[in-house]
Amino acid sequence: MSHTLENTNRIITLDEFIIRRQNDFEYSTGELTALLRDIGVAAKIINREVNKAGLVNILGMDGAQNTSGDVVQKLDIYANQKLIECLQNSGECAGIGSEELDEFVELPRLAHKTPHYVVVFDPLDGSSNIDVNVSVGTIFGIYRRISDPSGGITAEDFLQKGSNLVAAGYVLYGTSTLLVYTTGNGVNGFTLDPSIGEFCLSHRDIKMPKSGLFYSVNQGYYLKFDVEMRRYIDHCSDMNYGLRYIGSMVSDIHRILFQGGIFLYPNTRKYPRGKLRLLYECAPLAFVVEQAGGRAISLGRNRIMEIEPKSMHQNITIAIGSPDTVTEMEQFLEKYAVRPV
Ligand code: AFP
Repeated sequence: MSHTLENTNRIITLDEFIIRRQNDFEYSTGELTALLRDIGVAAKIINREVNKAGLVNILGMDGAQNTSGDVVQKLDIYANQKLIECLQNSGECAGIGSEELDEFVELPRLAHKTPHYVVVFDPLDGSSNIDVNVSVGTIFGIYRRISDPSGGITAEDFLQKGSNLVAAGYVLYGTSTLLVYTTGNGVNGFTLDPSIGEFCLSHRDIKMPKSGLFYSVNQGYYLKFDVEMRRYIDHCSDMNYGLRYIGSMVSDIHRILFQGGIFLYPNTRKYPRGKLRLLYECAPLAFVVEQAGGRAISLGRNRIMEIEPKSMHQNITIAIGSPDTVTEMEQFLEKYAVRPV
């Protein structure tokens, strides 16, 4: 009698997984597959540099400010460059929009290629934490372009609602390096095995808890929040919910994804429209969280995925996390009835 040996524990690399899932895409020509692989390569290079940040003279402020008024650090610029370079590898990316750049950038065309996609990213979110060895992340989103692929890209290719995203994800450079992404068919996570230099499938079909006992908000701004938000935060405290705030959105959302709860960045007096960017941070992470069973809304109570960006660097308020916990927060806002943007 013959036996077929099946190794259920065998390693599945990110590349293999992406190729296997290629047929899930609406336009399955291999273009999106190639783009995801380009992002995976960039993530490995950025990871290498983040890991040796304390050793080389790449750490520290560059002194410049980005369009959102944040201080830009050298590693942000490095990560930005590497993503742009890697996204040119396959020739499938028509252009990019980056949190670090004022305007979108058209990428040079490779011969015989007609790129159908644009990529938006925050190359190194939470970078003010690098000096103190705290986890940072890369956030990305991929849109199918609206403009005629035979011509140049336009702002409309980028100013699309999150519900048009064809893929999105993040890379967390933490105690281990993890790449989490979705193409609209669930969420999967891959841990970088440094010994073989590959992202390996480690978290299959991630589903977040329906509710959670953690809330994540910069409570230092408590007095700058609207009264409804203060009431909700008082409620979290009354209920003995645990406060966890790293100040690095990818890390904070990653915790919520696995342990449940809510992440909030409300409007403050300093940021009346919220601080976080719709295009580079909120929409891609909303796609991931919704695919894992969660919810993501603005504090104007609109689904983040349905908000059409008016500009590349638009800021937005956000409440994102476990569905029941976000709904509970929403009920507080409704009860005390204020509608910020
Ligand atoms: P940096 O990239 O400047 O560190 O900003 C990080 C961030 O965009 C996001 O990752 C955090 O959740 C948020 O800002 C922290 O903002 P506060 O310092 O105002 O709480």
